Amino acid sequence: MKMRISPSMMCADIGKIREVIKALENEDAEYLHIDIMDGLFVPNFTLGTDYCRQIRKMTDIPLDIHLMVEKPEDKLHWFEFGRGDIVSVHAESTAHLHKAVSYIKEQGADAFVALNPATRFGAVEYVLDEIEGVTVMAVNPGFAGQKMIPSTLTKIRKLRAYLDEKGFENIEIEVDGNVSFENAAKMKKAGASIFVAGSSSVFGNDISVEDGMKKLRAALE
Ligand code: S6P
Ligand code: MG
Repeated sequence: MKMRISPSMMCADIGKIREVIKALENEDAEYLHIDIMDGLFVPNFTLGTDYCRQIRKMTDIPLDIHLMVEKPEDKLHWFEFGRGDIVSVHAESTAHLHKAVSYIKEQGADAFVALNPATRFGAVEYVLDEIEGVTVMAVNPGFAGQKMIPSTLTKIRKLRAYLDEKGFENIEIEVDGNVSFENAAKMKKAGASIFVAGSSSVFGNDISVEDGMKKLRAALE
């Protein structure tokens, strides 16, 4: 599987958003990760529908929309997404996971199920036929700048083995949270192939977006 990078736009300097997107285009970022929070499923608010619309006008980079909202099945139609985009919904956020992933697929996008750190990966068992990926949260969702929960690596490893054993080698594992240059290599070794890059790498304080992307690519080689 190709290693792909999905920079987390909540960590980008909003005052320099056009320059940031240009830099990400120059560095061939595969996705733009957009965190949507509702203040209920997670204790924070971040980006929303208009932000997605504005970003879409600025670039052709596909969106990776991470919904951290209660009852996503009622809110998915507020967003515009389609072929090439990823949309992830949390298994813990809905009693209607199948309905939510089916809607995402009907729009032509790739459906991912996100799992909080304490959630068993078996939660995806009965939607395996419907999904393109699983997003493993390496931190409790809600905030950037947290430390990876160590059991994340075991979870990625076991999930990769479980998917392969069930004949779903094509289902990808995305990892979100504290994807530092150091952690990225371990996450890749464990079986992840899509990496959400935030304040631990591409949007770090002491590095330019370009250099952060280059350094993360090198870590993932
Ligand atoms: C967290 C959110 C993430 C963060 C990302 C930030 O709730 O879903 O996508 O934006 O984790 O990266 P970092 O490197 O600061 O953890
Ligand atoms: Mg996220």
